Amino acid sequence: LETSQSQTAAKTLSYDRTDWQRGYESQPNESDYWIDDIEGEIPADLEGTFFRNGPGLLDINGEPIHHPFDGDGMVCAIAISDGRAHFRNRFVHTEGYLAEQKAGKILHRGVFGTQKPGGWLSNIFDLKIKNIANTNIIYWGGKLLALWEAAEPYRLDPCTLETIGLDSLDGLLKPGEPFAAHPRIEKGQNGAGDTLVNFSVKPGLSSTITIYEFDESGKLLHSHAHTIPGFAFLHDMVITPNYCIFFQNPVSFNPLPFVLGMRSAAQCIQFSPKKPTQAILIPRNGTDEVKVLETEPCFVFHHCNAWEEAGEVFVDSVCYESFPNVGPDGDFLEIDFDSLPAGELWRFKLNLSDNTVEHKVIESRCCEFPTLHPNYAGQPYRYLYIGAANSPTGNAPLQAILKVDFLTKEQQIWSVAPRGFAGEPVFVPRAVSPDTATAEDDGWLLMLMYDAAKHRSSLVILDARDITKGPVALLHLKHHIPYGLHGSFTSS
Ligand code: 3ON
Ligand code: FE
Repeated sequence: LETSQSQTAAKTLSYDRTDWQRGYESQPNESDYWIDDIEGEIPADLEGTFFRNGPGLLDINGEPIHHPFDGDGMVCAIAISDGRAHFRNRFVHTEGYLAEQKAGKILHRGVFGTQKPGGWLSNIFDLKIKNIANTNIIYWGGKLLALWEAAEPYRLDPCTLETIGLDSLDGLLKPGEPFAAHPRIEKGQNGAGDTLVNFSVKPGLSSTITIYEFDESGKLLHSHAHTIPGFAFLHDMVITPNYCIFFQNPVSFNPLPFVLGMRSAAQCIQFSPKKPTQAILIPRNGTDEVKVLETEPCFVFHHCNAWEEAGEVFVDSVCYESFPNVGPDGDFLEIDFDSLPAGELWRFKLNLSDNTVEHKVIESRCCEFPTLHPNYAGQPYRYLYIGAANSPTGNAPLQAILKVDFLTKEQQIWSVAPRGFAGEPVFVPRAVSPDTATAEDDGWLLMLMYDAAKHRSSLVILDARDITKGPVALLHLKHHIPYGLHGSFTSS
């Protein structure tokens, strides 16, 4: 009886755990070559460089780190021109990376659970954090910047990916000051240049959010700081023409186990399911009053987009039921996907006249890493692209790309299951002359995927108009790249 019960209970998974785990092997090698193993054809009018950041090392000289978010930043650059593609990857030579590689052992505590060897006694009172520059990579104002939200960016050479050093953004950031890993770009209207909007958070008993806006040359247009009550963990933000919008997750922070060397900082974050989630709207003019609206408790890392419509603000986000942390003792490679909440796509409607919030679940399939056509950031939009699980229910690794059409409610899905694993898709609009009208989905989706069958990664190029056709080109690398975080595309 027991066997038959467990057999009925056993779900058929779309992936094999050992396959998934191998995508988290370190990639210590740095390479530099023309990609010659290509299926299909690189679109002739796709020109530019796809940059992507993420943890390159999941161990330091054989000693595993506790969580991938603690892994040293490694940047990949795939430069595409005239139908050819060149691959390069380099580690960000942060102070911590260089010191640990030289010592051959873990010298720093990580935010997500990595501890120095020797138990709590070796970690007690060590409150230094290692800037690992692993979360995002942007090319802005002539600088290539590797971002990590708890410290200053590292600047890299965009051609060689060599590390130039910590970058204070022309003296804007004092040593050690944070700069978030989730800037948003507002497209300039009527020939005006684009604006980059980013933020920084200094958490504490009360937390300070600073907003920064930069013009295309990287010059600071303005900045303004706001103090909000309580500890804030704000990974991402969305913008509209008038607001920067944050979701203050209902969490509390008890730093004692961190100070005593027993847990890392993120392991001291406690989800409080009885507290509401707060939507914080900071006016971009820096002078109008900050608005705070309350909604259902949930946890958000990433927002998709936001826009304003007649006194209401809409926000699309990837929502978790609670904070999906791994416990202090667990090995992330052995995580029980079923016991962790899955990210779902939610749409929030914030009513600014009566301060109420309504929300609905747009898509309950497990998903992460949303993207859209860059011209629609902060504006009403029709199409969203997002990494997704192969199965419509349950928490699972990303193995597919989902395209959602908000107008027709149609969905397209392209899956690489059972042996492939997906990363963040990046939308690249088809380059056209400025006066040519194009559809919102006229462009490509670029994504690094891991293929466990060959233990290698490939750059996938999908035609965003119809992703079900499968890739227009698959550029196979000679090796694997560990699952990563965020990237960007620059045509300059
Ligand atoms: O004590 C505070 C708490 C805290 C957590 C202060 C603090 C600023 C030091 C801090 C630090 C936060 C940091 C450094 C956050 C870094 C986050 C990071 C590197 C990545 C987050 C990724 C999020 C998601 C949702 C990734 C999804 C990945 C997959 C679906 C797998 O492929
Ligand atoms: Fe992120």
